[in-house]
Amino acid sequence: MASLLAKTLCFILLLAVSSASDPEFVYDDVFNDPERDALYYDTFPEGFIWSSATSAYQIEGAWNEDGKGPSIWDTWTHEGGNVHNDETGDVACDSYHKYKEDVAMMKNLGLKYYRFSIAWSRVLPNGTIDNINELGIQYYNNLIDELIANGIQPMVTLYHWDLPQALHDSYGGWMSEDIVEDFANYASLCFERFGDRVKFWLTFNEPWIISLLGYESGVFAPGVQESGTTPYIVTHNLIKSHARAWHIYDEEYRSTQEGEVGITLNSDWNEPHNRSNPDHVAASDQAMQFNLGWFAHPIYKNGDYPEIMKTRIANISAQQGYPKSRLPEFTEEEKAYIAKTGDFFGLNHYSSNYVVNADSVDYSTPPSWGKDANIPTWKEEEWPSSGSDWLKPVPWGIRQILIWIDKEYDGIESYVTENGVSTKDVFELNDESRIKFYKSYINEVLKAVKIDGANCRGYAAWSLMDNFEWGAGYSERFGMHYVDFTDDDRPRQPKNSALFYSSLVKDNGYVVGSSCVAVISTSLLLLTLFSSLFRSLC
Ligand code: PNW
Repeated sequence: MASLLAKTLCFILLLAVSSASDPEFVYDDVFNDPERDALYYDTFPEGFIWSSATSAYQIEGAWNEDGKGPSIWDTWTHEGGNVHNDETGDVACDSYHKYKEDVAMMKNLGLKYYRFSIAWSRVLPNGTIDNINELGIQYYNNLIDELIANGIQPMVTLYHWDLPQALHDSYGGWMSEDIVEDFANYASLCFERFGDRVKFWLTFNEPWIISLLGYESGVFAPGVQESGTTPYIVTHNLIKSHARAWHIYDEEYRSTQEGEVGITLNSDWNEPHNRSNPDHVAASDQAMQFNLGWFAHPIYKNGDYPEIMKTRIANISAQQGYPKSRLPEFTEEEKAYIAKTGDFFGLNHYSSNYVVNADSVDYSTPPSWGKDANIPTWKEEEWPSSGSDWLKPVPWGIRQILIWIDKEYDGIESYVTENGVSTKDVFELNDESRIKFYKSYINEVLKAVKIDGANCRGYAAWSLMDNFEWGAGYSERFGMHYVDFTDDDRPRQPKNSALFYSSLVKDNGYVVGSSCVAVISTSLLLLTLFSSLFRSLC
């Protein structure tokens, strides 16, 4: 009898061990390579920063209250014809009035950080420092104080796309170098008024989108369509503005406030279609340089654009008959001023592509960033879909992009400042697809940190709640909380993804073999039952 008992015990333990070592996949029909896709059980380093993210225009509403000036997004949405169903951010989630509720939601999730943005024209209605709107300042003071009272640290973006309309009207906004001075004054005001409590600053959110969607394709505000020239000028001015803000912080505020200033860049990961083909590997690197390197190379490396951008754009410009390269140049003095002006790297990442090398260069006019970059990329049909055309979940991509950043920028401290997925506009609290997204993507961040040694220190989920999704209006929902936009009160309800995220945050990762623990405890229970049965029989 005793040997039977021992055998049973061995069998049950074997079962437990084998079930624990079976690879577990989140998207088991598509991403099921045991080496690459198996769920990895471990926790993040102590102090890893868990956050959720939003931006002013997408959530605040109160577009013309308490002295706020109009931004280019107010103008763009009010003009009509630019956004799905002509929807606007006039009310959005009404966070201007409901910020305390927002903070309570974060507290419920157990978050210790919150990434939000300041609306420039709420604090400076004309964009310039000669007219400060104290009521606007008060709003952000209230929000920051409420966060801190609830044990949540602010991470603040200075510019998430809502340029004061007055600056666009007076000199063309980012198209003019005049903006550098106005941005510097705005940044300095924010450091001065909020920097006693804000220790993480991001100058810009996704300058790639600002330049290309705002000034090349013109599908985002201010809707300028000047392909192949203006986006490079806009980027030039954005980089100069970033560097100015960093230097102001460094010289005037850092010693007393002890914070950090970075920038948030967005990019898909571009995976070489065949890693053993050097051309595909080079194409991947070229794609990354045109996306991230365009901004990150000057800021985190040497104050200048990547070599590959400089040579390609000069050459293509010449072929197109331009007297000089469409890519502007920084002076030596400017390079020295711009180099190394990022204390940390913010990454917004959503999806990935396969890339191969192009067969030939397209020298036709009009010029464009796309022709200059000239990288054929695609997403596989079989990859999962989401509520947005451009977003197909590819979890392993975030691991690769974090490794690339770590290597390219010498182990820079990095933060995932946005990552998340959309669903279509339907009422849904059981958002399984979002749970799968977070479970798989955050697991790949964990692999990048623990297995590959990437210096990634934090993660912000986009988004805390459903909000105004730019050109898509309210037709795509990215939130962990459902917001009813048909109700004047804009009630919020947690989705299941909020519960999932809060338990992941609580565990600081993936608790080792929770299923294995369950099997072992069941076995022990059975064993106790067997042995008492055995004893009573004897
Ligand atoms: C980011 N694309 O934007 C922004 O920072 C957020 O404001 C936005 O809500 C979020 O991602 C979700 O879209 C993007 O077309 C907008 O590739 C468009 C694209 C990528 C990012």
